[in-house]
Amino acid sequence: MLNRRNFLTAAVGVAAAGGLAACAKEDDSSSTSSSGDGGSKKLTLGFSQVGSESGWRSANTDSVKASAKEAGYTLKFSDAQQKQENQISAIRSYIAQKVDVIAFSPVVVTGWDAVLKEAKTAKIPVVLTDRSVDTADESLYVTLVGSDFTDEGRRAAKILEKVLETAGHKGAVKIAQLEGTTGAAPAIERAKGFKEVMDADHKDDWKIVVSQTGDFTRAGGKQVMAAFLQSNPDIDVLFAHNDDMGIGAIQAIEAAGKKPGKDILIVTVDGVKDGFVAMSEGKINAIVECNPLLGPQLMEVVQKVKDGETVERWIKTKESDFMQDQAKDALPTRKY
Ligand code: GYE
Repeated sequence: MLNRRNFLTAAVGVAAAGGLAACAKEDDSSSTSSSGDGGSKKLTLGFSQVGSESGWRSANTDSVKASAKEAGYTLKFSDAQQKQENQISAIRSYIAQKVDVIAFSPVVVTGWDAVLKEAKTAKIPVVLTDRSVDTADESLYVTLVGSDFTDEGRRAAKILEKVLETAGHKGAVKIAQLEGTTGAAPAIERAKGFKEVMDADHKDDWKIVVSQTGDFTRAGGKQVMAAFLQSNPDIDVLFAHNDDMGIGAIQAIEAAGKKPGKDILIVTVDGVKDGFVAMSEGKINAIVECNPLLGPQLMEVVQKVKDGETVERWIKTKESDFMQDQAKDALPTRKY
């Protein structure tokens, strides 16, 4: 049976930051657009990316770069390699370069107020993209273009109900959770949403027996899952906060002589191509989609912000959930 449900999730504003950060990679890409001749000046966007930790991130980076080019903006792009200090240096550099708008995807939620105040003082608007920040001062960013991660956690728990039913699993459910980067919005909120449903509807039968970060990477997922299997060889379910950690965990499960998708049921988040491949091979049971193709929306918002137009505080994205029996049909249509 096809079990497909559509959900509206949120996409939030993005802000880019650019600049040379200690060990961050930066590139400048100028695009073609009218400038000079009394015409409109090219918009310069500084964008500080989290890193290149996952398939989701690569797709997001490609989307941002392609959309900036398409929009005719000058993009100053910097990869922070999952380090907050690199993002802060990048943002400072974008401020020094007097870019028109800064967009960034914050690696963690806390610790941004000082640098965001510097941007505000310099009158450079900041748009958040993908991930949010935790700040008491709402004036420090204009909008967020990104997903509703708490809802993704809830959706993961709801789809797990279906996975258990399809597998004919009855009784107690021992769950292992592979968390994303500690302190990152998607890690905090996916765990929260999942727990919410678990506490409300499965207090007596579901239990998270182990939960640890795998930093959103395959290597992290593999290593942490191997340790989970040592301490808890009787795990029934793995909830991984992204496909890449799930794929790493699959390797650890196979190395331990177990069958992923059968002996251990697996639910992941993202829906990147490799996740769909693993699902079509029967190794992942369900995927909660999180759309990385935020570039076009981001460029639109950036232009509006530059033009002084009012934008929504949170711009949300449409996403779906997929069960294993949909994987083969969906695979050729996946765009990332
Ligand atoms: O799920 C994960 C990536 O912030 C939504 O970051 C993003 C997450 C995504 O590393 O694969």
